[in-house]
Amino acid sequence: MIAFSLLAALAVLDECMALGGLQYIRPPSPLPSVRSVAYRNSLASVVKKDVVNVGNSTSANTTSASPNAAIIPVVYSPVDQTYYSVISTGNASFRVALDSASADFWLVSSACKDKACSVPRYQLGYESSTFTSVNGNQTAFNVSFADSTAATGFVALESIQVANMTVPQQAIGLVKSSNVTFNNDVSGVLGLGFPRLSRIFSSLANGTGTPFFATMAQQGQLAYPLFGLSLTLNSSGSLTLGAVDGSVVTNLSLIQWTEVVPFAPFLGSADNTSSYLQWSIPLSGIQVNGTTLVPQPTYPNATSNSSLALFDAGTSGIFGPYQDVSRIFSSIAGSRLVDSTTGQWVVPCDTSETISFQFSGNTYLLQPTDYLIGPASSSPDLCLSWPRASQPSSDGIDWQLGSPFLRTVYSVYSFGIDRKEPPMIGLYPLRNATAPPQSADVVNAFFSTASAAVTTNLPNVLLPTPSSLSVPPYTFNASITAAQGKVVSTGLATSTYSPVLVTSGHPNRTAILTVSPSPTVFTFVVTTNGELVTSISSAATPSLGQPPGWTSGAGRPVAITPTIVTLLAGLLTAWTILTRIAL
Ligand SMILES: *[C@@H]1O[C@H](CO)[C@@H](O)[C@H](O)[C@H]1NC(C)=O
Ligand SMILES: *[C@@H]1O[C@H](CO)[C@@H](O)[C@H](O)[C@H]1NC(C)=O
Ligand SMILES: *[C@@H]1O[C@H](CO)[C@@H](O)[C@H](O)[C@H]1NC(C)=O
Ligand SMILES: *[C@@H]1O[C@H](CO)[C@@H](O)[C@H](O)[C@H]1NC(C)=O
Ligand SMILES: *[C@@H]1O[C@H](CO)[C@@H](O)[C@H](O)[C@H]1NC(C)=O
Ligand SMILES: *[C@@H]1O[C@H](CO)[C@@H](O)[C@H](O)[C@H]1NC(C)=O
Ligand SMILES: *[C@@H]1O[C@H](CO)[C@@H](O)[C@H](O)[C@H]1NC(C)=O
Ligand SMILES: *[C@@H]1O[C@H](CO)[C@@H](O)[C@H](O)[C@H]1NC(C)=O
Ligand SMILES: *[C@@H]1O[C@H](CO)[C@@H](O)[C@H](O)[C@H]1NC(C)=O
Ligand SMILES: *[C@@H]1O[C@H](CO)[C@@H](O)[C@H](O)[C@H]1NC(C)=O
Ligand SMILES: *[C@@H]1O[C@H](CO)[C@@H](O)[C@H](O)[C@H]1NC(C)=O
Ligand SMILES: CC(=O)N[C@H]1CO[C@H](CO)[C@@H](O)[C@@H]1O
Repeated sequence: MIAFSLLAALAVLDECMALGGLQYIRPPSPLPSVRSVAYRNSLASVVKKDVVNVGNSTSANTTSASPNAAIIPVVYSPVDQTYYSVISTGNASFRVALDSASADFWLVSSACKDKACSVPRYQLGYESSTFTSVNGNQTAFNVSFADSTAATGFVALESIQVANMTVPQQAIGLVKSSNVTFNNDVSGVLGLGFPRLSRIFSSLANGTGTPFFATMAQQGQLAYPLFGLSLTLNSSGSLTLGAVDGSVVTNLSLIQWTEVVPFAPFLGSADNTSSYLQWSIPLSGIQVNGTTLVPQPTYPNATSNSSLALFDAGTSGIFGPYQDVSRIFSSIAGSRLVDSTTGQWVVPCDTSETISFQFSGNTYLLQPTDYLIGPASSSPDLCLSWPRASQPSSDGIDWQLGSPFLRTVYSVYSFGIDRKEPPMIGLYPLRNATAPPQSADVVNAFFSTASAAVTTNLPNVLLPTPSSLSVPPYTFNASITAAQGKVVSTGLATSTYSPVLVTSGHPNRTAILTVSPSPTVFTFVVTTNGELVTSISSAATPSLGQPPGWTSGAGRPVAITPTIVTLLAGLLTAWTILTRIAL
């Protein structure tokens, strides 16, 4: 969501805040707006806790409690603050960044010889028996980011496997040229958005390009057409398909559901019906230490006077419009704007205030350690803080809630059932909405590591909040209303599903299946204070990017032996060394 210029300007705030953020730029057609569908922030120095996951932590094993549900670990990558999981395609495993605000699955392929492609790659020469060409490999796949990096390649069909669930003949993007930087052996992106958001779907007119999750929902492969996300600051998170993670959600009836908003057709499109585009719901209120602020939408006429919030697992921050963000910080004593282009505020690190977001009347609370980024190196008593203010976005989405928010809830994304049930986002709070703010001691302890400090020089002068921002024309045909509560499109899950979430009729919201992660997943977690946390697993380590038996032209080996891990256990620099070995 963050405009291109914003990223560039943040680099000006301090060049030490290494910005390798990935932000998709919408393709010119049929998505004409400049709104990004995802944005990845890579403030290397903003890492709150230097948690490093090595060894078997990313193994694809995981239980598959029933054939129609799956659960896999989701691992936090502190280097770029993204989340990834291991999935398989064409007999090889890959780490892919998870993104709920894009809708394509893409991987770097062995045809890419660029420096940025020195990650485990999809081996074209292996001639996987499940690979199918599309249009003689001539259908282009392009993706670009706000930091000016881009990747190009072609569309193909391949079998995708997540735990024990397989989607044969899934359309994927195979990249042949790229300068997009990935860390931690991540090879691509798994987009979990709606088909309308997918580039591949729009470039293959006959529906062959339906995205991965939509394919499973439309084919009735899942116990219920939803996925759930648990995001943590280590490797204990999970992605569930068809069910929710019962180790996090202990009471299904406490999941609070809100209907996803449909979007009108794009301006200039011949279409005259709204359809689902983004995992976005109305933000009903914001609270600062319990005092409510009513959000002010940028396009009130077009959005029925509601502010829309995008749930974006691919973003490592929280972003909102100036008119809301400035009011939040004016309620926090001692806060000040330190960069008016990037919309960055600082607050005293010993602040004793909470920030809450409200959806459908339910309150989701963030404690200071949830919303503070870290102390500024030049003024360690001041902490950079989320949310950051952003320029108006022409798709009318004012708020973008990334991982700092998503870590405070368990989030569920129900895809909707054709003609029966609209898509919904379910939120299961992991924070006590009425708890008092954390004490300064708790906040201090959280940020006590040296690496928590954000290397930056704050300006000595008070900056005014920009008074007028130019508002770009609205992207959608505002004269086509998209009433909530109506299932406005087909292309959702097959109507053979019986809805359990709609409030009319006889819903049973506790009928959703739960699955739990294997208790045996093997993880090494090395923290900056040298603490070593392990658990034991029988899981095999995936050979990332390399199919079994394939040697010729293969990517570099990436397995890390337990011996090396043991030798390095406790070393603060373990990750650096391991990375060097891997290279
Ligand atoms: C997948 O199924 C196979 C055979 O049914 C079984 O051997 C394997 O352990 C299962 N794997 C997972 C991750 O559940
Ligand atoms: C996976 O590898 C096995 C042998 O290791 C082979 O028999 C099988 O055909 C391969 N599958 C695919 C999809 O390439
Ligand atoms: C769908 O269209 C693509 C090209 O756009 C073509 O290669 C493919 O064969 C078509 N599939 C079907 C099932 O018609
Ligand atoms: C498409 O790419 C695959 C994988 O590299 C290759 O095996 C196949 O021959 C290509 N097809 C065409 C028509 O070039
Ligand atoms: C993809 O990028 C290539 C090279 O930059 C360009 O020639 C092509 O037109 C683009 N295709 C699409 C569908 O945007
Ligand atoms: C990446 O490649 C694109 C297209 O090839 C180019 O326009 C851009 O300047 C490059 N960006 C960087 C950071 O090298
Ligand atoms: C929004 O609606 C109000 C009242 O209906 C109207 O006065 C105003 O001109 C509209 N604004 C836009 C930008 O359409
Ligand atoms: C939430 O916090 C309030 C205020 O501290 C406390 O009274 C209540 O017991 C807490 N609820 C839970 C479920 O912990
Ligand atoms: C925020 O509210 C708590 C009570 O929940 C209170 O103790 C604290 O002083 C308040 N903070 C400020 C800055 O008013
Ligand atoms: C709802 O579904 C759950 C699980 O299937 C079942 O235990 C419960 O009895 C159902 N409740 C109602 C009211 O039907
Ligand atoms: C993963 O764990 C299993 C069981 O503990 C072990 O046999 C295997 O060698 C480990 N692999 C790596 C790469 O650590
Ligand atoms: C591949 C693998 O090791 N799968 C295991 C994952 O965990 C489940 C439950 O513990 C085992 O049954 C699988 O064999």
